[in-house]
Amino acid sequence: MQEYKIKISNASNLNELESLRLELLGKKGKITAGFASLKELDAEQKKQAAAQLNTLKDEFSALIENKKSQLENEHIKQTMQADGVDVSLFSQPCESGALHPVMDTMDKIIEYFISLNFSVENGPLIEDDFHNFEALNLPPFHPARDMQDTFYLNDFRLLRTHTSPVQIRTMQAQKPPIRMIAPGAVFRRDLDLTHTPMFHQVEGLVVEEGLKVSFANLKDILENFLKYLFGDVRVRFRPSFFPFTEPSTEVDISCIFCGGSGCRVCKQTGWLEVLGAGIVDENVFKAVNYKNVSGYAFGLGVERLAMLLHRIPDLRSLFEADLRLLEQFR
Ligand code: FA5
Repeated sequence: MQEYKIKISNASNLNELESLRLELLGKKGKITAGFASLKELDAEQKKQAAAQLNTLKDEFSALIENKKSQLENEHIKQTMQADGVDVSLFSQPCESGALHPVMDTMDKIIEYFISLNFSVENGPLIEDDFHNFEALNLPPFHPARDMQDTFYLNDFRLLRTHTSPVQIRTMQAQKPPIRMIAPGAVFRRDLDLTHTPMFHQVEGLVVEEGLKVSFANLKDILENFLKYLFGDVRVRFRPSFFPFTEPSTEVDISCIFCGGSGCRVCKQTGWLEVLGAGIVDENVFKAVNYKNVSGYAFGLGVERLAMLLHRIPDLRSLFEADLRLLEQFR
């Protein structure tokens, strides 16, 4: 049995140790066989031999258990050394993502209006003629439909050309007062330096009962919004035309590139157009069965604002997924 003590102590891995355990204590092991042969002895010899066998069994069981935990500890140590983290190594810089400048600008706009208690409403990208045009005071064959080149689908539906249909859907679903914005994608057959076929708008609509809402309220909110976004700029309201507002206005800010003295970007005018707005036309309220109310609405192009905020000269580059451009906004 002495040789087994040496073998156990020299065992170099758990498999080897398990074979030795089976040789001694397994079903056909030497010690187990010793117990089986006890029946051939008389009572006194049996007692003595059984006691010796039990001592041997305990001794070898303890030896094997000790060796087993020693081998297991060594195994853990080796694995930890192989897989371990060397905290003294130089770190690999981790590439972090960033919001796309359009989404970043969109978030800034939404945050501002939420802080003024506006709700955020949504509508479908595929619209019907009623919501995109007719209810907005653009009856069939109205010449102003040409202002927005439309993508039509085969079933007379269309890709919404602006976020204004969300005004209609919200008024159909809710009673006044209304204080909402509607951010989202819109589509037009347009492509050049300052136009892309898909772009984003944020619509705004405020409706109150009676004659509470005035053009002065509209001027105030838009002026403050543009100063929040661009800092200390001058804001100009120019008379304009939208079928769904009367009076209508287009809003300019003093050119942020030249400060108003005139440059290529502002086409030497010193001003940049940033949004359209106006007092909601009576015919729009008629289309949604609203009576004795007043309201204002505005619609801004998010890409246009992102271009100005980040001084990006070509609007199309925002959609080319060029990492060299996008990485600058991290
Ligand atoms: C409208 O779409 C009106 N619905 C806005 C409005 C809402 C007026 C409520 C009054 C009341 P307009 O077509 O001007 O208006 O578009 C609004 C803004 O979208 C423009 O100032 C411009 O910044 C942006 N825009 C228009 N076409 C494109 C285009 N193809 N690509 C990128 N931005 C565009």
